[in-house]
Amino acid sequence: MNLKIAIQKSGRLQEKTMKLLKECGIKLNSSPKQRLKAISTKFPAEVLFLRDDDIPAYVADGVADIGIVGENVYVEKQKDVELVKKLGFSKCRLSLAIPRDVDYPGLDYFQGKEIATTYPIILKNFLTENNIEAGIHFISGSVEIAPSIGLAEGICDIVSTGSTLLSNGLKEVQTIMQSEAILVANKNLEEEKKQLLDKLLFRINGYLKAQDFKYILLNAPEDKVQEISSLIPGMKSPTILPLAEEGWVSVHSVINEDDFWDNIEKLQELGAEGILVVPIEKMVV
Ligand code: PRT
Ligand code: ZN
Repeated sequence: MNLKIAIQKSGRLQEKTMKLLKECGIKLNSSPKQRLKAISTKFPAEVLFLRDDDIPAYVADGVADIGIVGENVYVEKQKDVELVKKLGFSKCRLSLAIPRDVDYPGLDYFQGKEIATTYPIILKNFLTENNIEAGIHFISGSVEIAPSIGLAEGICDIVSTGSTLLSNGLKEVQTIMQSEAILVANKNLEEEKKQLLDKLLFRINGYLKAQDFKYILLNAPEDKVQEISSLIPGMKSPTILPLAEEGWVSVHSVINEDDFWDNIEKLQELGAEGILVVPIEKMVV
């Protein structure tokens, strides 16, 4: 029995999704360019390549068992699927933006105005919650040009770096939601598929955890080992190995990448030398 996984055929989610699957041992016998479907050679899985907009519906209907899609699309489509795991990549936000040279007094700006968007449901809910009555103009692409062609006074669109807004003379005035790639699943998976999903989740967690951590190696004077160890305690405790030079040891540990720069100066003050930081591929704790 194969776990059927729906992923984006091409676009912003594609590459990172394929990498995630590959790192989890799902190696495919063909690429999305060649086919709509590929069989995994190692893990019992079948991958369907689809438009991201269709993924929630296919998972809800059971055509696919699970899917990887942007949280924004999952919320917009309102299909009855379970959000199983946030995957930490393709981060972006859905925001309201208006022409740069227009004063923004707050959300009331949008009262009685027209807003162009590809996300009418999310926008409608946000406006209702905030007691704003505005017209919603649905367009399926190039939302950012709507104000300049007189279609709307504002837009609600995905923002990542902000450069698209900037180059279209717009400014971001309100974030409506944060988004990232997520794993969704059909709510009525049979037992065997649930077990396959658990197996896959275990691997995904091992891969994602490794992204936040680095392996650190350094040389330290023997009499500073205690202090250095307490700075970089690692998973259980650091590995301490003697160096050929007397009075020196090599300390190996694991650190959260966010803590690295905070700790580096302290480690140097304690006499640490030859500090190496290397990526970790998988991490099972
Ligand atoms: O063909 P298909 O329907 O499958 O793909 P698509 O064209 O609908 O989606 P795609 O590939 O553009 O995006 C897929 C998902 O990636 C989205 O649903 C988001 O969850 C996520 N994502 C992350 C983004 C962005 N970053 C992003 N920057 N989706 C779109 N954009 C666009 C945005 O619409 C705007 O035009 O990029 C522009 C803004 O980017 P910045 O960097 O200039 O701010
Ligand atoms: Zn799409």
